[in-house]
Amino acid sequence: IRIDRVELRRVRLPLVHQFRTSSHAKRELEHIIVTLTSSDGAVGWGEIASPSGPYYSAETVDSCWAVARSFLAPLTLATGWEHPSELAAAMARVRGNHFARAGFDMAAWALWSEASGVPLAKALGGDRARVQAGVSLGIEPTVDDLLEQVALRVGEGYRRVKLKIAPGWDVTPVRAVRTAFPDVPVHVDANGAYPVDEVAVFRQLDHLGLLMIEQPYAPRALVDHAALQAALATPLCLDESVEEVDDLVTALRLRAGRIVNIKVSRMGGLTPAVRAHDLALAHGIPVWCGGMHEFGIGRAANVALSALPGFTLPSDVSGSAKYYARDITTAPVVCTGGWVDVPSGPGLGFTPDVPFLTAGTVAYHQAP
Ligand code: OSB
Ligand code: MG
Repeated sequence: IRIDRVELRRVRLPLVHQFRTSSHAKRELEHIIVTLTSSDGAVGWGEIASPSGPYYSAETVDSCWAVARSFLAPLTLATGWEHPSELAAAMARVRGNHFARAGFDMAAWALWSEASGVPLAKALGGDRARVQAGVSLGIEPTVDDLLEQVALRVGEGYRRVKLKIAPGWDVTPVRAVRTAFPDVPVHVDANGAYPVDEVAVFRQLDHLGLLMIEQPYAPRALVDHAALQAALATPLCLDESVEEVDDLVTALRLRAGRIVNIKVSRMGGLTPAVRAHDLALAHGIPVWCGGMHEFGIGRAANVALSALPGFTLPSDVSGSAKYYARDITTAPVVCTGGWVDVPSGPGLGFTPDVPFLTAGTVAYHQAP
C-alpha cells in the first residue's frame, strides 16, 4: 500500500458537561482528524486526541499539528507497507509524540481492515460482539453535584464509575459515592496528582472497596508505585506511566501495579496498544481501554481494541452522547444498558459526517 495523500483537519467540538481533572478543566475540545488516501483510492480515518495543554502528557494540539505536518505526513507518504504495523515501525523513528503517531497508525488500520473486508476488531485479534462500558466523572463543584452525575450515569446503565480525585477531593467524595451507591463498582483516578510521600490518603481509600486506584503518583515514579502497591490491598492501575511497551515491561518487573489502562492515543496507536495488551495478558494482568474524550473516529478505534480478550474490565468507551450533542460520524457510538456493540462490517464501522466535520474545522493541511 502506498499513501499518496494525507489530510489533516483541526476540528472543535463543545463538551455537553465540563470535565475537570486534578490538572485542568475543559468545555471544548480540539482534535486533529487524519485522512489517508492510498494510490488505489482506499481511505482511512484516524484521530489525534491530544488535550490542548501539556498537562496529561507533554503533547499539545499545536505540537501534534507541527509533528504531523513536518514529520509524520512526509514519512507516511514515503513508506510503502503491506500491514499497518510496518507503518508503525517506520513512525517509531519519531521519539515520543505518541498522540500524533496514534492518529496515523489508527488511520492505517482503518484503511487496511476496510480494504481487507475485515472488521477492525477482528483485524486486531478481537472477537467480542460487544464491550462493557464505564464512565469517567470529573471533579465537580460539590459532593451533591457528583452524586447527581453518578445517579445519571448509573441510571443509563454504565457498569462502572470512575471518579477523578485530587488532594482535597478524595476520601470525602469517594466515601459519599460508595455510601449512596453501595452496589456500583467504583474506581478512582488521581492523574498523578499526589506527592510520593502521600500514603495515608490511599490507606483510607483502601478500605472503601474500590476496583482500583489509577495513577496516584507522577508518571516516572514507578518505584514509588511499587512500594504503594505492596502496602495496599486495592490494585493500582497505571495510565500515564505506560507510554511505551517498554514502560510496561519495567512496571511488570517492579510490580508497580496490578491493572493497566491501555490508551490508543497515549501509546502511539493501535499497533503498540495491541502489543501492550498481549504482554499484559501473558502476565495475567487485566487491562481496560482508557479514553481521551475521543470524537467518533478515535472512539471507534477504542471500541475495536476493547474487543480483545485481555480487556476484561469495563473500558472508558462511553456512548458519544456522554460527551457531545452531535459527533463527527453519521451514527454515533451508542451505549445500551452498559454495553457498546462492536461493529461487524469491514473497517472502522463508522462513517465520518464530512459536512459536519468541515463545519467544525478550524485549520486544514494537505500533503503533498
Ligand atoms: O486519565 O483517563 C484519564 C480525560 C483526559 C485526560 C486524562 C484522562 C481522561 C479521562 C476521560 O478519564 C475518559 C473518557 O474518555 O471518557
Ligand atoms: Mg487516567
